[in-house]
Amino acid sequence: MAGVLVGVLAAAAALGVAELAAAVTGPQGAPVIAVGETAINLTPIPVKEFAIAHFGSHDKEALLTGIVVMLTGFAALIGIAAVRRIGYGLAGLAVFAGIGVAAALNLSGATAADVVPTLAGVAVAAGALIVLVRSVRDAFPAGGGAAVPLAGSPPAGGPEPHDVLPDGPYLDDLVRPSESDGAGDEAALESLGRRRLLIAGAGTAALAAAAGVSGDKLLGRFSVASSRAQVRLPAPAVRAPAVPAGTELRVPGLTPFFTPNPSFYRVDTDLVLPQISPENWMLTIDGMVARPLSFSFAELLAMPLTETDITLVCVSNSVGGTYAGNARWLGVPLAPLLRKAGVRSGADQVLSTSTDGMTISTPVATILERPDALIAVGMNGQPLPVAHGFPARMVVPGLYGYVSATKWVTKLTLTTFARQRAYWTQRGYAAQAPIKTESRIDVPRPLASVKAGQVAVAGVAWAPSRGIAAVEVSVDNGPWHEASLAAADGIDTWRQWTWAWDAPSGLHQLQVRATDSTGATQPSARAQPFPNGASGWDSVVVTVT
Ligand SMILES: Nc1nc2c(c(=O)[nH]1)N[C@H]1C(S)=C(S)[C@@H](COP(=O)(O)O)O[C@H]1N2
Ligand SMILES: [Mo]
Repeated sequence: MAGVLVGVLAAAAALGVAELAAAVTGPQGAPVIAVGETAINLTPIPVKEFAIAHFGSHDKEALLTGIVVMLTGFAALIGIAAVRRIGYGLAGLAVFAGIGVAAALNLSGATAADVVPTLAGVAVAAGALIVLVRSVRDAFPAGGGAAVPLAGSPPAGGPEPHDVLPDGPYLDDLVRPSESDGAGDEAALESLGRRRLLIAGAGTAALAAAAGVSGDKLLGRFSVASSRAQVRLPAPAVRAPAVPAGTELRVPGLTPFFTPNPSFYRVDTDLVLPQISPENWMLTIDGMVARPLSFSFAELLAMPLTETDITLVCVSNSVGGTYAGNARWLGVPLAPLLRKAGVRSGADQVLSTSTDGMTISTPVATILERPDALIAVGMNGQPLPVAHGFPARMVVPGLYGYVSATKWVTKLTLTTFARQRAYWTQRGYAAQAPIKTESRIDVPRPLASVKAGQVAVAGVAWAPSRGIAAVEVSVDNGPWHEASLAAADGIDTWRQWTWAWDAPSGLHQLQVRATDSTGATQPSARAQPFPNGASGWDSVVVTVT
């Protein structure tokens, strides 16, 4: 038990001090974060799909919790080993240092400074381990192992002679008077030792807490919240057309037409959100261009801005899932920027790069065709939230986020699909990924219990860049009934739909399918999100009473 506590206390001190060091060198160097980010980058696709499906937007918390649980386990083992022989404990710590350093160096844009938090933490853990092990040995000279009670009465049978202890490089030999021979002296020393142990333990815990809490506070200085609050977005040169009356149906529980920013889904590979201040932000256009260009944020805001409504969908959205949102975006059209740079013939891909190391490939043709493919700076009338790419991100209608929607974007490189593969393409996802037509039942909720009679069945359907032409509902695999559609705000946004069901009592299954404006109806065949988006009909089972 003593060993477990020693190890966990030393680990807590390490994490606290590492947090404090990270407050100086930058948040991504904090070892748990560095290890987590590296795990994300190394995670095979099936595990990632599992995590997204089962933890939803809590996948990051789940990962961090997992790392902390594993860390605590290893720390306990190190503590137990250290009480037996301090060298074993220190060797265990060295392994940790290795993992932390490797993870920190593996981060995108890693500098030598990013290994400092891990090294500082491990150095403090080594010190804490030495002091705590020495205190345990002074307090319980007889047992020396995991079976020794941490506090309370001496081991049954009274104090035992020192020489039962296995030989080892115990530091306590330096402090314990070797001439002590009487049993009384022995007992006095032990009770003194126990007091020292308590002090050492409490001291380590206090150090861990103080360093961790102040580190946390200091990390706040990396926040760009205040620069974001100062951003004033100019009025658009091209306004989005007014949303037609009847775009929003009044059905309780139905997804609103515009997704408020705080409830907009978030998908990215970051455990720590990039904090990019607009003063330091630059966008560069390079690669296969006649004239490489770069702009500051102020220069970007001085260009004519376009406002447009676009529904953004994640390729990881499963049938019936919630990784889709609709917003009014404000930004600079990409096409004129590319034309200004002069795209050289043969370039078919814009490879966009973010400060977090994400790379995303988008077809040049799509960008040139779409005047509303943007470098966005505004979302629903606000500067982009930090989680959604502040100060600037890409938004392109009709393409899944992983091939279009680069957040915290800083570079656009004109290249070819043959020559360069983006982050998710390297991991097996499709290089070209238009958003598939999808429809979702929002109400009634799955497994809901509803009263027999008129029941409003309602949801949303999307086919961005094609538009939704029809939505149909079927009960218990019966005939398809045409739902009524809300007014369309354009082809790039989702459409609400509703169908009045005369529900008989019993257990029933409702299914939905949509048809896009090209006349293509969603196929019933189920496909998983990997490698180019889920397909199939959403369904819910409800009890009618
Ligand atoms: N820099 C960066 N941009 C990114 C990602 C990312 O991991 N890093 N994820 C992409 C994916 S997979 C999607 S679906 C969208 C999600 O955008 P949102 O979080 O604003 O909803 O962002 C895209 N842009
Ligand atoms: Mo995504």
